[in-house]
Amino acid sequence: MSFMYQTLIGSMVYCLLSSVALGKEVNAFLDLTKGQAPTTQQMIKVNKNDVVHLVISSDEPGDLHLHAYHLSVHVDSKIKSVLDFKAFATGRFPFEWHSDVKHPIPPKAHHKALATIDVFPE
Ligand SMILES: [Cu+2]
Repeated sequence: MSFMYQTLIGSMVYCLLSSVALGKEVNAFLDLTKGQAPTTQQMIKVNKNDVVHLVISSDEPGDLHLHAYHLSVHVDSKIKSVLDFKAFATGRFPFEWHSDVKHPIPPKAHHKALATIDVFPE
């Protein structure tokens, strides 16, 4: 997906959502290595009604979940995926990673929080 196309989609989503309630657009990134995000990316902070533009990359294929918002996005290795959503509910919510790759580690670790998003009241 080209940058222009992503920007266009992002703008369209933003216009659509901002007509309902005003919030700023927040860019966030998750660059995953074996389902882990760098420390600097593990805490995303936004305000209620912000529109989050999350760009995800990963060295292995899998699915990123934000269960609290009923969101899921598939990520292919070496291709960036984008998740655009409006932060409509306040609280601290975990992002979870479900790897397509079977690692020789306990099953529990296949479904774990790699980052959290804090949505503060406006
Ligand atoms: Cu999940």
